[in-house]
Formats: sequence, structure tokens, C-alpha cells
Amino acid sequence: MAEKDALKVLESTLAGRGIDIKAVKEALKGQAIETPSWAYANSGTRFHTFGQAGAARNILEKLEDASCVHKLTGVCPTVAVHVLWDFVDKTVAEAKACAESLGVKIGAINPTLFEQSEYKFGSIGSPDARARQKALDHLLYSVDIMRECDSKFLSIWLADGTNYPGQDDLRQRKHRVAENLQKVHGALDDDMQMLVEYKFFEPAFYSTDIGDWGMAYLFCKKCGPKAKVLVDLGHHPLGTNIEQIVALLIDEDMLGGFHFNSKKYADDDLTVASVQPYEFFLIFNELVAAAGGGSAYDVPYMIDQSHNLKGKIEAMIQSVMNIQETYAKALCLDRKALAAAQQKMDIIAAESVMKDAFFTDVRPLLGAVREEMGLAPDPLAAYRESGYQGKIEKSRS
Ligand code: PSV
Ligand code: MN
Repeated sequence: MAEKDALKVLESTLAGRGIDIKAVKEALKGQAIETPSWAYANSGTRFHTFGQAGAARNILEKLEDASCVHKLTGVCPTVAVHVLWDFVDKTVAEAKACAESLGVKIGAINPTLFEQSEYKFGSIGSPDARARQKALDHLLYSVDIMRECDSKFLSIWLADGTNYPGQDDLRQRKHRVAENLQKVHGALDDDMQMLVEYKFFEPAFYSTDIGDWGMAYLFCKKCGPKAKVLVDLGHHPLGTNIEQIVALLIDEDMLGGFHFNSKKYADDDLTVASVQPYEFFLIFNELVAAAGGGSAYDVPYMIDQSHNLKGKIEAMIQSVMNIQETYAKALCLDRKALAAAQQKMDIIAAESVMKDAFFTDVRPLLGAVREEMGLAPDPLAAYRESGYQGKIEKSRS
């Protein structure tokens, strides 16, 4: 009853903002969030890998867990894979069939260009021609995997860069990266996209070959229309205005997609919206604004987390719920009032509109949406009650 009352109050609040609650519900039902295979496996910091009872040990178990998250949330139909982490003991065909039998699909293909000794001085940016060729072959193999899985997105992240001034010629590195990315672009089918991810440091500490959104944008422009910029929320220096980068890339039709996570310092890979929920809301606000207010800008929304302290599956469900809530809040923003305040340069009123949306309690709304989708209103509680965790802890020991 309390939930119903809360929903009624929300309905009238939204009506006051000129927003139809039914339209918000429909938008929320249509949301799609991709979860990453690697977040279901054991991970750690660079000091230690922490084992968790029941953590997935191979691609089949990762897909089982991703499917469990999808069954409970209803909005996670695809799973991103990392080529050298996932297609080791199983073939691509086996993984694809397994995903389909579990009601999910393979999503973005992430080439793995940072784990082999040949890549000590970089992959496609390396001064070593053999390393570059190996990396290019791997990228082209990843495009073949896309075809086999009917995946439309190739997520490219390079660990390339240098650690010391003078270590390599910076302009030549740029040329090598551009030349190889262009070759990959040339290998894509018309309906495929390559998403170029940037990161300002780590593992290279002096120079990074694709260090920020501007460099990623430049490389994409050199490649062609199938290359767009991927924004990973953990890959910026502190204080960066990420929502402005998002707005700018959207306006230039160069936003390719997201890796959602949360950070306090650098690439902390914490669960989404755990540390900076308002920043995350401001990013979603841009995505909804760019789509006209009633939906979100159409790019792949992927999670890229490495949560080590929280339970693997619970943390993923929590992230998905945080993304849903943030999207809902952005849909509840009174865009007419905001535009009017901006027109009048009434900063106080404008900020109040933002805060009103941010502080809207959308949880009863999401509970109702899930029930309409035939799901439990609280996926985390449903997971705890499901017995899945106990089952995998036994069967995977
Ligand atoms: C690099 O830090 C990154 O964000 C890239 O997206 C990788 O594919 C992923 O993390 C691996 O964990
Ligand atoms: Mn990432």
C-alpha cells in the first residue's frame, strides 16, 4: 500500500513537471545494459587477486551468471567478452550457443592487447614491427569473432605508451597507432562499429598513446564513420567534467558508447554510481537531453567493473539498479522549467530543477516497472532469496 501511495505521489509530481509517468515506464522497460564477462570472475588489485566462493571460472559460468542478472533485472540481454580471457577453453561457436541457450547474447568484443610479453613496449603503437603485426592480427581475428557472434561493437583499449622521456618517438607512435586502427576500420562490415577507448595513464606512466577523448576523437576521425569514442568513467583525471565531454561528443556525432563504473581516484572500477552518484546523474542528464527528454541517446551502455570486495553477482545487480535509477531520475527532469531558467539566466532556479530531478525517489516507480515486466520488484532481494549463490558456491568448488 505504501508503495502504491508513493507511486501516486510521484505520478502527481511528474504531472506537475509535465511528464507522463507511463512514458517514463516505457522508456525504462526499453533500457539495455551490457554486463562484462570479466566482472563475474575472480579479480583483484595489482597487489593480489582475491578469490570468491562461486566466482565464474570460464566463459560458460560467466554466461550463466550474466544470464542470472538478466533474468532478475530484465535489462541485461548482452554480455561483453574479452577475447583472450574468454575464448580459451571454449570455441567462439560454443560460447555463442551457450549464451543463446541461456537467453543472452554475446555483445561487444574486446580484443586483449596487453597481456603478452611481446607487448612490453606496446601493441599497435610498439616500435617492434612483430609486436604490431601480432596486435593487428589479433584485432582482425576479433573482427572475425564479431561476425561469428553477430556482434556489432569492437571495443578497443590500448595499454600502449611509454614510461620515460625519450623512450620512443611520440609522433611515430601516433602514426603507428593511426595506421593500424585504419586497417581495422577497413576490415569492419558496414553495420559494425569500432569504439576507441581512452585512458589518461596506466600502465604507461609518461605518455599514453590514446590518453584522452581528444586523442580518441582524432584517431576515430582518421579512420572513418565506423569509428566512435568510448567513454569509460574511470579514465579521466580528477575534476574532469565528464558530462561536458559526453555532450560535446554527442553534438559531434562521435559518442560511441560507455564503460560505466565509479571511481574516487583513478581507474578504481568500483560499482556504478557508488562514489559519485550526482556526477553520474549529470552524465545521464546529457544522454536524455540529447534524445529529447523521453529516452536516452542510442549508444551501447556497458558496465566495466572489477569489484573485488562485494559479491560478484550482487554487485552487478546493484550497479544495474543504480543505472536504472539514474536513468529514471534523468527522465523525471522538468526540461521546460530548466530551459526557461537558463533563458532567464536564473542559475538558482536552474540548479533547483536539476536537484529536484536528482532527489526524486524513483524506486517505487522501478518496482512497478519490474512487476509489469513480470519480475520481482527488488532484484537484489530476489537474488538473495533465489539460492543461486549457494548453488554456485557448491558446484564451483
Ligand atoms: C582498461 O582499464 C579497461 O577499462 C578496458 O576497457 C579493458 O578492456 C578493461 O578495462 C579490462 O578490465
Ligand atoms: Mn573500460
